[in-house]
Amino acid sequence: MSSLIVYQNYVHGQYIANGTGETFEVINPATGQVSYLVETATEAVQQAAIVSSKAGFATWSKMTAMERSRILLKAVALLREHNDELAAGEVLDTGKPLQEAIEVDIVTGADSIEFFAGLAPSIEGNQQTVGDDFYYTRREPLGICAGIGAWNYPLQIACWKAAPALACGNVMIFKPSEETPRGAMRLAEIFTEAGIPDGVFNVVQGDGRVGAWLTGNEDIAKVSFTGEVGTGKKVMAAAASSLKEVTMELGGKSPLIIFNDADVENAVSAAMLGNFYTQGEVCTNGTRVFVQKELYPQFIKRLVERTEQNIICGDPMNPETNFGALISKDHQQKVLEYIEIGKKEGATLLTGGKALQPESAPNGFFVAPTIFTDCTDQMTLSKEEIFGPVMSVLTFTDEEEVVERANDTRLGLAAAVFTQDITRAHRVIHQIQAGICWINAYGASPAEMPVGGYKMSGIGRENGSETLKAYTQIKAVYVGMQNLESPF
Ligand code: TXE
Repeated sequence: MSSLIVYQNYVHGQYIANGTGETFEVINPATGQVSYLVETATEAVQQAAIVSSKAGFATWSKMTAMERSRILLKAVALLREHNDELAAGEVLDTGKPLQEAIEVDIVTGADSIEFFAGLAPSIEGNQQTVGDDFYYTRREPLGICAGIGAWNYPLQIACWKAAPALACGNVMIFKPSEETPRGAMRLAEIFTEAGIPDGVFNVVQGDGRVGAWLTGNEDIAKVSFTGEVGTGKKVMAAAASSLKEVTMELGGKSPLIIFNDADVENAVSAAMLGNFYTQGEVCTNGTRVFVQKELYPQFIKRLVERTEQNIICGDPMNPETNFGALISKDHQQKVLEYIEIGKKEGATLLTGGKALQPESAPNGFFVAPTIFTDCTDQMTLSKEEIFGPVMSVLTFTDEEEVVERANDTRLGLAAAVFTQDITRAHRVIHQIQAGICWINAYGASPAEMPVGGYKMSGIGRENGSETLKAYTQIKAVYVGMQNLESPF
């Protein structure tokens, strides 16, 4: 008999059995061992979740925004109180370094809930006089929203989707990635402890089949999805059958543009953050590093030095580790295949380029921080999202050339520019077709800042006051103040 814990689906404020006992395994990427089992959301669970969400909506949407805000802020306090324990849970599911998870994952999730809880009471309609009559508008919740998460920032993604939805009076059925189920379950427990009514935040577990159920279900008004572009297309197609609203946070192959006058150490920091933080498993990563020719020798020397000296790969639970394991054996193999393609296509491998087996975690799915140079725009390394620690360095001559090359992609998630010339910084970034941009910075994504992609990298935004509008619908009410004229 397996001694592994079996987690279940979280519906109506409690864990419920799926009736069949069907489970899937969750692997710890740093050890390759099974951490626990999770019951798949069967049809019975799916139906229970819908019934529960309807009941939750009846209660939650009737509360005032101040009442909802107060409860959400209690959840924020609990998230921050349990930060380190929750962070450790994320490490065990994702393989990312504890030093990262403690600083970023729960903090940015709690920040988003705090931000939207604060905005909730400000949601208002308007009124206009029309002759003797007038109309007014009401911003009303959509109803049941579905959230579908990716595996790189599990708890943060659950928070970023739940925050605006719940703040506006909606309820959410959330499905985390099957690779990383834990964070969403802990969030659901914390929401219940904070006083969020049963049925307001339900968690269903499983792979794309459960995700497909959410996107096709007619009782669900909106889907907020985070994942690959290919999956995003399937989600949007399925949502069309019931005309759901969609938010899509998809992949990228973002340019990091470094001009001759850039501060070299900052530019190197950006290139390393934008390719090796979370071992490269970050959607907004600047994986096409464009360096102006004259600065290139100095830049590449410091980049290789710092990569070889400052990256500590090992057991991600060790606070010293700053570079962890990739999410799965399959993903590790996929990244290694991209590295072989890079070599075959003629890129020059400067460092890394192989699997790692650190003593502290010999069975984990590690790939060395890898830098290719002499890359061309036509190479696979420069065109496809690898979602691993593989940096493609390209050189350029002038501003016009690099803007054209940076935009030569169907993706458009993020971009960054490093230069001391303030007008050039803004002139260039204004021409880049991307939704999340940085100047002399990389990666910062505060709750106040709306994030989302251009072109194939996404639809809609998360965080920022913009996002609130996506979780309400406007009702216009016309009021006649006199007898109704009629020709009949
Ligand atoms: O995505 P997948 P992953 C992107 C990142 C990379 C990808 C990695 O750039 O491309 O996410 O995450 C469910 N119908 N971002 O590998 O495989 C699946 O079960 C409905 C961008 O997890 O697409 C999982 O829960 N759902 C982001 C989820 O989709 C389906 C930041 C994602 O799975 C489904 C982070 C289907 N047919 C990562 N098939 C950003 N832009 O902010 C699978 N799923």
